[in-house]
Amino acid sequence: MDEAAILSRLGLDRVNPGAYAGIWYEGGGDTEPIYNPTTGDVLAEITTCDAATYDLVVDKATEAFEAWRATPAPVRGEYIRRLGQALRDRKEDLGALVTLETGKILAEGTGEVQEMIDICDFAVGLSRQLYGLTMASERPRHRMYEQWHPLGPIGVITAFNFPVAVWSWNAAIGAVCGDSIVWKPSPRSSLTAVAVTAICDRVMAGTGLGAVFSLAAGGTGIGSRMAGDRRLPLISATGSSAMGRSVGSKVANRLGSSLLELGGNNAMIVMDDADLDLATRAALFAAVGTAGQRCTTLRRLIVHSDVVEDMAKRMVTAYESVPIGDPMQEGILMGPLITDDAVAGMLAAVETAQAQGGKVLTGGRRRSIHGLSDRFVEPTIIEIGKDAPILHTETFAPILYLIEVRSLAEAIEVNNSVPQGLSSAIFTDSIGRAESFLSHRGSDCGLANVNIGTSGAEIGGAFGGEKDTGGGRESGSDAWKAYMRRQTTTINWGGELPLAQGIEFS
Ligand code: UN1
Repeated sequence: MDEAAILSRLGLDRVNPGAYAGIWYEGGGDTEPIYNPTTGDVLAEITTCDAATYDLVVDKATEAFEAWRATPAPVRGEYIRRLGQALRDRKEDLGALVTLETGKILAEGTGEVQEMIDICDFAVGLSRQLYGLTMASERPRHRMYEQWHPLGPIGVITAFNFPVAVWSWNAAIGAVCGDSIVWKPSPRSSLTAVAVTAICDRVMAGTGLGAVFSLAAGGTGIGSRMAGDRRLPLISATGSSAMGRSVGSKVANRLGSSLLELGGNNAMIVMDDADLDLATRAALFAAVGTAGQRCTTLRRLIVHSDVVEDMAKRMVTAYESVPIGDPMQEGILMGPLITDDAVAGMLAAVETAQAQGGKVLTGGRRRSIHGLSDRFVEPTIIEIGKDAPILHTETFAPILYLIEVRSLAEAIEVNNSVPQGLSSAIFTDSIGRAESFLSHRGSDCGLANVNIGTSGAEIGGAFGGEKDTGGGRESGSDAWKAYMRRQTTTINWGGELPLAQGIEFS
């Protein structure tokens, strides 16, 4: 595929403005290169926002919010329907750009765009279903109900690994809820953000509402400004737990709301009655997909002692047949890591694990591929004891720790023993074991699957996790409630003034 042609069809230039609020702004900040991790070459450049441009963007997004919230929700939904259609029309090119910018394989790049299309479809239906409850009042001739109002311009901070899908969960849902969106993409993957914002610009053309989907590219300086900015009542942020702590505490300090989707350290339990073929296939996709750079990536495989040898053998065979290389090429299942630092981080983790008694069953090294960058690694399995301290940290790379356990109770204990709580899975044919894993004493994670891996969630469910994962919920189910303010209303339609709790005051 011709890289220049893809960029040009998506309206990208050699240097691209990183600020948009109804019109494009130069940004005023430094011009930063965006690299293709596969080749190590610069794809294009982007001008980031300085403080003044950031302020202007938020002002414009605030103005747009005033008009947008007055637009009926189903009409807002109609714009999202058009956005979904525009994404369908651009799916191949945008998916390819995701691959060029992140190094995930093309099937996953276009899958990410499909995830955007799916959430747009969901949001269109939701635009007619922003339901509030009606309560029975304890007082005669009184009516009580709740209604949901738009919240304001909201800040959305996204990570490199899902550069556009996670924005769309927030933007499509937030927009039908009546919010305008200020997007700070990851500095490592901002070109997709420019391309998506250009698509939004076309969808909103002629309405004067372009700034509903605003863009403020930049580094942690911009993220920190957003966190402290009282004009943004909600900050939705995706990234590491360290980033979430810093953003979350700054937002909390001004009593704003935050929706945090942070680190995962996801485990899959394989019981002795599991279908091992199914479990192997699921573990392979969950651990090696996106080169181990999803927040839902499988990092710990907890296996019953009766099947651990068999499972280890199957996994090693599967790992050693993973085609590694240019993610644009058909048949390749694993591309590069995002940066040199990510590779160094992975190699350091392998060393640490070995120092803690871990035994590398396969992988553990850099993989050199002729003509490509040196960001390729071998997918790695490390057999390790359940008490190794390294099991508590998330290394954003394809390392899978294999942990042997003797019972379901021990497996659940290991599953829950880490600080993070995003995704989890069990493979078993026993309904009792599955339900036990799903019970209140089972997995402590936001996502708990049976006979499905830890990654690749559908948009229809609420997505997010507990503990160091941050507690936020995005995407489907009733996650939309985070993007609106709830108003409880009591109406007295009688001529008396009875007080609640039977209080007499006369
Ligand atoms: C992320 O890695 O931040 O469940 C999101 C999944 C994808 C989303 C991952 N639907 O793996």
